[in-house]
Amino acid sequence: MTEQTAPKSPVTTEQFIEEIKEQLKYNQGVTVEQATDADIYVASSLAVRRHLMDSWTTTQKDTVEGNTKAVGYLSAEFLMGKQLRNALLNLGMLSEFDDAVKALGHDPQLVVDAEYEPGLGNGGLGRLAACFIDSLASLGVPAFGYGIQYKYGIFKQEFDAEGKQVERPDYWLANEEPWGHIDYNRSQKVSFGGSVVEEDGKKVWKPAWSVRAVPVDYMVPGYASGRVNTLRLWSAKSYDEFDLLTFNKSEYLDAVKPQVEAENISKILYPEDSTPQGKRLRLEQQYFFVAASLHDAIRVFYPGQDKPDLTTFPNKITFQLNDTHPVIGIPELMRILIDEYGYDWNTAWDITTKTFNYTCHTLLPEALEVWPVDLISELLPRHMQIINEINDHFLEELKGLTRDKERINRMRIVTEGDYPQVRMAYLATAGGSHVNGVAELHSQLLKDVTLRDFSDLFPKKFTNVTNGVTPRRFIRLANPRLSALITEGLGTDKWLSDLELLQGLAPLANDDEFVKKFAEVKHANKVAFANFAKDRYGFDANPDTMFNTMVKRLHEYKRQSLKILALIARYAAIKNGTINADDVLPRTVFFGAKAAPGYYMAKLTIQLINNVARVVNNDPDVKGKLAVHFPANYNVRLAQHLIPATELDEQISQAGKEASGTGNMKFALNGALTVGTLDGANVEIRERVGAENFFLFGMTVDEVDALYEEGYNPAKYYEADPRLKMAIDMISNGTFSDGDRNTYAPLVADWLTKDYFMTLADFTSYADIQYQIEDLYRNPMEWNRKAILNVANTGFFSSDRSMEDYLERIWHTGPLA
Ligand code: Z15
Repeated sequence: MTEQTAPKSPVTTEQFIEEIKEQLKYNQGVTVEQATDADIYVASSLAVRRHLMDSWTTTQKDTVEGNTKAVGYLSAEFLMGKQLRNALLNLGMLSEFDDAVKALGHDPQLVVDAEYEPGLGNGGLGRLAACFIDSLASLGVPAFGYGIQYKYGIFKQEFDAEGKQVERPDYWLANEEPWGHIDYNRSQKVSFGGSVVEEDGKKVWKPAWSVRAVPVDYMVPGYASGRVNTLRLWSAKSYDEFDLLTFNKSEYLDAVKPQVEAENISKILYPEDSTPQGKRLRLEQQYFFVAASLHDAIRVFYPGQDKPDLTTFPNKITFQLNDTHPVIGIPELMRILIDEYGYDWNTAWDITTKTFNYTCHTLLPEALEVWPVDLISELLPRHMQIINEINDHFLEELKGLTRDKERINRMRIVTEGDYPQVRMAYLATAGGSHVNGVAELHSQLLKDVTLRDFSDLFPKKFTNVTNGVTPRRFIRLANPRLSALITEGLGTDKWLSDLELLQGLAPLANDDEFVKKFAEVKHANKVAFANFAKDRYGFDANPDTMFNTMVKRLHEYKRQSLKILALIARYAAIKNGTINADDVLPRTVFFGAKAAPGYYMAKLTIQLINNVARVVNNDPDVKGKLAVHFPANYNVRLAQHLIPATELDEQISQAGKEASGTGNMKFALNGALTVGTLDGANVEIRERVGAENFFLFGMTVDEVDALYEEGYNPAKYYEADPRLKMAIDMISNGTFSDGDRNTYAPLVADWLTKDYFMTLADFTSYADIQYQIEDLYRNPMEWNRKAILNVANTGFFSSDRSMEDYLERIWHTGPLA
């Protein structure tokens, strides 16, 4: 990317004040005196949107009329986070906004807080999609994000009196939402069910019901690129014509029922993260947004054409399938080409395979979606025929490539037997040009294990693109103090569009003055977070202790349990004097995690963490030495506050289970050191920052495999390390459940008898490395030198670089001229 300096504001503060006033008057209908923070938020957002409008229109026009192939990023999730400050940054208006809002008598922070965060994603996968579209716009690449405008986003998490997770609906659209532009005139019809009949030797789908997919458009402003792309999120509306036959015969309410049900399609985001549920409504959602998006792309790129030449479609747009969720797009494009436009099979297949590429985001085989043939046949009968035909053609093709019948059988897209299923990852691999994993290790394991047969026969399809994060949101907006120091250190702010420039900070790790300034920035961030936490959650965090954070979805493979066991062991050691009180390095541990509502073990782990926090924080014996906080409802906003204040980050998944991780990148870029396993992108982070600047522990992928192989017995580890035994015993004897020995029995039983993710086997090395961590922390200059080297050496993990890799290796396109 060609680096840019910060854009210059299109308005003066005085002009912006007038623009806000105008919106208050003509949109909000309130006087300046009456205006609440929320009014100011809406008015300034609308004013900001107007400044993006010209670039948005020209970008759309250039996208359609230019000769640059566009990118369509198909994703069931876009976890955008708040919009206002991001738009201001990209327009160069941050300080004009602050000054204007103050002049109007409001606190800028309260005004941006009035924005309700759109939680249209679960975790890493959805946030990655948001970072990617930010980077595409910043690179000036024509691109569309395509997804669903869920009426209810990821649930709001609360904790009850017992520390259990309670899920509350996230009805974000109940608030005024100035960013989404609903465009009724560009809706698409999406149909379901019914049957397929033969007419004139052609297969004709006679669907039973349809919904109207209405686009809601969000601007995606690039940083200093002058480009504004589009995120098009589909919302399901019913058609107003309803079944008059039913109406005449029976009841009005019966007649409107299908209409009401149609709107359910985009009502709620599924709260499972990397554990598919296989529910019918979910498949309806997937088909709904993918079908609407493909038709939309044809409308956009062949305006007004009845008989477009769709053999040029792959030159107009390339579609990236974000995980298996949008893979039904492959048979849908085949259906559009054959049934709607009359192409023959081979031409349609050629267009389709050139159009799609697939990104896999997991290593857990059980996390790859499979849909029962029965369900697809019922919901999308024509698609099931096409999938069967794809399967037949594919098996034929395989016969030409290998004589290994077993291998061919293993590669079936549609399985055999009484309950045949469609393996969506296989369909995606067969039906697209490229397959990529999201970190080096993950891509390697994909080739060697998960999609082994495919990579053996189609080695050229497979590639890696290591994930990245946007430095605009996660450094500049989240950490203004560090941003200013980086700019000071480098003598330029161009790093925001060319993050490898951070390398220029490496020599400053030896400059004591700079190291002190860096330490001051971190301390100021800790103080700011402590104030935020007090204000927002009501707890006191002492900024003069080490801030140690583990934030991510709650999942057994991520091993929050390892962290909590080590923490309990530490608590016990301080309490019973195993460690001399003066030798204890004061630590404050922060957790943030949502569990899927139906994931029992994950929810029990949340309850345990909350109760450990309660006991530890109320125990005078460890006061000032150890504190644990678990702010509820971890989301993008909390990430933006907590990451800059963190000194030690936890990335402790079992090796070979976390595909990449992206939190790891955000923390390193904000000057935290990582304690982590050789998993996902940790491997690449450690390579770049240097082994001496990363706290590595635990088994490798090979060691994990060998241990599974020889037969894993967790109880052995419980017996072998007294610290571990003590921790587990305290949980079983009711220390964290008011004496009740049953509360956590399922967790304890699992650890001692199964422990699939080998938490116990990694405990000792994890507990041991804490001494190294604490020794280093006692030497602030050395700790901060290493932290600076983490910042300096992780510029690679910008999502701008990820996008450049996709452009070069997969999409073969680039910026608009
Ligand atoms: C999800 O958030 C991820 C993978 C999935 O298969 C699903 Cl369904 C959701 C995550 C990975 O767990 C994480 O390692 C990765 O960094 C992220 O996707 C983005 O690639």
